[in-house]
Amino acid sequence: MQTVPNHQVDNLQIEDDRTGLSVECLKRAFLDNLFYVQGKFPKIATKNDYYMALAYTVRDRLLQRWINTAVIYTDRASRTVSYLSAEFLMGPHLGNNLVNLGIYDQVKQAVSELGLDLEDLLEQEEEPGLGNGGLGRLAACYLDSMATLEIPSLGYGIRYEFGIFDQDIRDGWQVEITDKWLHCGNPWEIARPEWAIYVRLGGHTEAYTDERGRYRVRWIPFQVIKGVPHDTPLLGYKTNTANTLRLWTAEAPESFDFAAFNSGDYLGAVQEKMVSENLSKVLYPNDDSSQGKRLRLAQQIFFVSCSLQDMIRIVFGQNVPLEKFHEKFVVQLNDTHPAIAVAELMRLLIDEHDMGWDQAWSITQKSLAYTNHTLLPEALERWPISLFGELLPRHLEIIYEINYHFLEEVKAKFPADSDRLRRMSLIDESGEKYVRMAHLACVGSHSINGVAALHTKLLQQDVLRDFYQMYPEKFNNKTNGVTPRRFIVLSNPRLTNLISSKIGDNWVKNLKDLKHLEAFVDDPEFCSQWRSIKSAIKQDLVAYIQKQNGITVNPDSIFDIQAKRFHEYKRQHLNALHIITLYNRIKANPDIDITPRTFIFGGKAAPGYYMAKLIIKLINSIGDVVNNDPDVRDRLKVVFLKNYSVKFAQRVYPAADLSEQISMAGKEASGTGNMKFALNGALTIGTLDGANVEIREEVGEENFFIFGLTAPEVYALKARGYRPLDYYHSNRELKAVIDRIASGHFSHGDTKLFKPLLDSLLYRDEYLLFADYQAYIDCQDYVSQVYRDRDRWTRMSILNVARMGKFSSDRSIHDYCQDIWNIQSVPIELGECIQAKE
Ligand code: GLS
Repeated sequence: MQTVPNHQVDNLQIEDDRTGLSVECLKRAFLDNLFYVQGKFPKIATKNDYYMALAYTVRDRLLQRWINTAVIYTDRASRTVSYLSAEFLMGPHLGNNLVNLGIYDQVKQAVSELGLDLEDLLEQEEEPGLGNGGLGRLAACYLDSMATLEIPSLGYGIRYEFGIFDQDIRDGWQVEITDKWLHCGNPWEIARPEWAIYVRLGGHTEAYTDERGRYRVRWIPFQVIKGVPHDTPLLGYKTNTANTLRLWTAEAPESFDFAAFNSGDYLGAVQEKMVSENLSKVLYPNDDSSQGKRLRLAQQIFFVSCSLQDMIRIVFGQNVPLEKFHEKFVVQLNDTHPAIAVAELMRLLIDEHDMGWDQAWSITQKSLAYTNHTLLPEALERWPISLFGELLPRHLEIIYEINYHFLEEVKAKFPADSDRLRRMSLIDESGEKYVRMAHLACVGSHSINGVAALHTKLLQQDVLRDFYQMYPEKFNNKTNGVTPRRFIVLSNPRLTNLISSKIGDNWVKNLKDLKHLEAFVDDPEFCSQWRSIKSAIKQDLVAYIQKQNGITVNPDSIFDIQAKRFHEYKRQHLNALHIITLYNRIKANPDIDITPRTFIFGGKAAPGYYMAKLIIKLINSIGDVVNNDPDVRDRLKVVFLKNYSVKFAQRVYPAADLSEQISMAGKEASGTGNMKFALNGALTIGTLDGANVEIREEVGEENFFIFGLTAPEVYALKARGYRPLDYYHSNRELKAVIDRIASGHFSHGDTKLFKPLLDSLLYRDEYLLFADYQAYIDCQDYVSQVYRDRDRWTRMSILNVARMGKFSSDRSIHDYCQDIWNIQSVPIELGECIQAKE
């Protein structure tokens, strides 16, 4: 191992500029990076140069820990979690790394002594938006917790050149703009072209007999893609563990087709390169739905194959026999996006590494574990057989064989039940044939988990019922969690400091310690500090809204926030119906006493999801009218904050009084925004859906605003025959709200604009807005009443935070480690030879 020298000046030892953590050392390192990496000096340096210089300064400090971690994992061949995910919504790295290194204050001082403002530099970072929403953000929280809990892990995914699109709002409509997160370079990653991996696509297979007389299959692909890993170190909170996020970029195996080039076809020669690079070009911008596009399947096999081959490379590199692959690695499949891993691992073991079917199958099942993240039928991935076979002919053969063995097993357990065989088959043969990826994941994994108690129960009773009956022992629940480092320490320093001043700072690693706050709930001084912090944070958001949207907001109003992807099941339009209800009351009685509210929305809609985009337009249109109607005065404001992202979320959660978690029961698998809001002292108005159920259990029903139908009530109502029109005709306020929209009041008299939305509500209302409307309005009226009692509200807010301990992603990861991964922590000591002098 190389020794990093410490500079000796006479007898005085100076901290190394790449590792030291003192203010003086950080300043020197910062300037060093500005000169020698950015090639700039202060007079001509841009803000981005300063950001880059700081990022490299911080990265140097991570590298010391990263290398130590890698040395120890390699020496000990430590058991490792591979977290396979098509999405990692990491958010900005700089601030988080400062928190986890424990040098936020030193760096703030260092840059300020150089005449710079840390907040300004943090703002500069273009976040890697390599995910759509909750699923990708969960993956990021889990990587943070694995590093913090010192669990050896590798995150594997795709380094999309264009992450989630930027959202602009024009004339109230969402407009998509390509994301440019890489345009100034990415200081956090290191490319590892020496570990490139080749992935085959298309072509055909051939059977042959090998030299030992065995039946074998050879795959002659149409195309080969090269995957180049880009590694980012991920440091745990106040540990020395720095794990790796390894994202693959697609390239052509050779930059040029020299044959074509030599014959003068220069453009043709570059063509293959372009086609190959397409694979990692862009993230599919759909959350909770599947598109069934060829390129998407190609992305999935690309990153899965690269990752599994990489793991095999590591296994060999650490002298672990391949027969022990499952002892070295446990591979968690984040939803069905990487489910092709079942067939790919089989193929690698059998075709490439000469293993027999039974042994390969046993290793595959022992290695893989599957997390389901959705109850929405449209999100359950299936691929037309024709498309699948064209792209992955060998995998299709393997899937047929797995299916054959599997259906034999089903027959043995449930004789004479052909309907069950049809339902459970890996191939859907009801019409055009499809490969069912969730079934493949269930059969090929040793563990199947949902992400909240209710979700897991509904998987067992409904979506995966047959699989639960077949393999009850595989099923388990792992309720989601969020990292308190990013979502309170970094995003809400004021509340963090207040909490730590009372109970110390152990809670950052042991979130359950927040319960000690309960001792202060009757302390008037503490309550008043709590309230003034919330109020100061709201003031900041007021200034932001003024700047961004030009809307003047009353900081004393209830900040009622719904920030999440736009989807009909999440029912942002139910929230809109409430706004119009209040508006109608004011119009009918301009002097009515209404608790002032600011309705804040944030979130993107999938570009092809017309109804979700129309809901965004509706909210903006309501805002235009309500915000400018003199009758309303200061009582209601509607604000749509565009381009919701992790960076933006960190600003919004701390400012919320009320968190809207109002999906139709039985649709939201878990939700994680619900946890982040509550952790920052917002009270929740919500249905009994996803993790809301458990949040309410923890914080106490008196500290949670519950309303609406439960999941069984939803099923029962639908089974009875739901008629939304009946609700419209029998509910005076609801009718007035719908009629107000229909009249063109929010669309400059245009009665057609929102008709598709109104028709879908009046005649279908798949997500039961009308059925839940009255309960929602009553509950909101109660919220308004409670808010007037400021002491009571503050008390509820404190109790919410104090009782959020369960929802740390550390708890989730601890449970995965115990119940699924069977893995222990590996603490990292900074080796003598590369340890910085303190
Ligand atoms: C999701 C679910 O919709 C969320 O309820 C869940 O919290 C999240 C993480 O488990 O996964 N599934 C999905 O496709 N997108 C999500 O956000």
